[in-house]
Amino acid sequence: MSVSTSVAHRPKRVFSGIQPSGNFHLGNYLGAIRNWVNQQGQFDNVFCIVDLHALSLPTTRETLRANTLHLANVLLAAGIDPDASILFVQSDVREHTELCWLLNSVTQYGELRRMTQFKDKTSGKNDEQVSAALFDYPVLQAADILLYDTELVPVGEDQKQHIELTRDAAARFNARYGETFVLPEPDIKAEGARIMSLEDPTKKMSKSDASPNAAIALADSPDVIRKKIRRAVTDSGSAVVAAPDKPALTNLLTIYSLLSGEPVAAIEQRYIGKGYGAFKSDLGEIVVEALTPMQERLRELEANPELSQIALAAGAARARERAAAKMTVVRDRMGIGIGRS
Ligand code: ATP
Ligand code: LTN
Repeated sequence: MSVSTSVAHRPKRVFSGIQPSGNFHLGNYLGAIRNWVNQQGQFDNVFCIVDLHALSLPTTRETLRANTLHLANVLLAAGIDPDASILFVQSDVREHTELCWLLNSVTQYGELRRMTQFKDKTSGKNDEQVSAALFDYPVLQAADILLYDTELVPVGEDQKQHIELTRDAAARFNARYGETFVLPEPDIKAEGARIMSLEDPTKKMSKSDASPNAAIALADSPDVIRKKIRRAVTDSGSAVVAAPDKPALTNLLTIYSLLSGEPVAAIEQRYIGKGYGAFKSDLGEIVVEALTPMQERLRELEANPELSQIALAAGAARARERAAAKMTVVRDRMGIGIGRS
């Protein structure tokens, strides 16, 4: 059987994952979730809440459970339709951990050590504080992607290196055991791929930022949103323009443009001679307006937790079917699972 046979008329297979690791922010929305929602009618989508990845940093049972359910509600509130897309929790499909171990055998220690996300997350820590799971994180990610014969992986810019590692591991596996895995492509949108911190435009907006003012959480109240934008750092000068030497304004203009649908140049035109104050105050309203409907749906979902649980159970059943079929092929190729009927 060849997995590379192309079928022109079928929608491309898409897989993406997001960690249930805290407060989802505007960067997650603009860089990832919004694109998943927009592409829903176009592709065969599998979206995964990667709770096993979240175990790579210290957490507790209560936190992980709460974050997992919160993320499910956020995704549904943002517009993921569980009938149109498969939405499930990673640990509900055991094949992910099994394939992770098998792919470890075609992944090199050296390539994992070079991963920038690993370097970022371990910087300033000594080896004793770093879990082996954090090191192996990209291999579990490769398993997620390869289990579903994924062709496209919509992610933010920061994940490009992990998709490359996935392709390398898949190619090595295919060379050793015969054509088994599809080599996935990253799908990174030029706009919104990297929303920066409101306090330091050289750093990406991140859930793990120690400062609460660096990111706008999707659940922030209107007043908090307005305040964070008012306080956001700006560049020297007073013109509202995007330019390489104006990273803070470029970031704010990108957010404005993505949420309003207006090109950056048109926004720059409108603020000629108006200064940062007027621009920031309008941007605050645009963010509030964009997030309010989602927040209302989120409150409804939170009041009815069974809705997301039903969606996740159905999603896991559908995902399990695909993953089980793939693993039957993988075990056979590798010469394992001999005693299984
Ligand atoms: P952390 O920074 O704490 O590791 P995170 O905010 O990067 O977490 P993830 O769960 O790792 O969140 O990422 C979820 C998705 O959001 C990924 O596709 C990632 O590329 C995207 N993403 C994360 N931060 C940004 C950002 N600042 N701009 C655009 N996309 C982002
Ligand atoms: N590593 C990703 C989350 C992630 C993922 C995936 C993304 C886990 N598995 C599979 C795309 C495909 C992150 O940190 N954002």
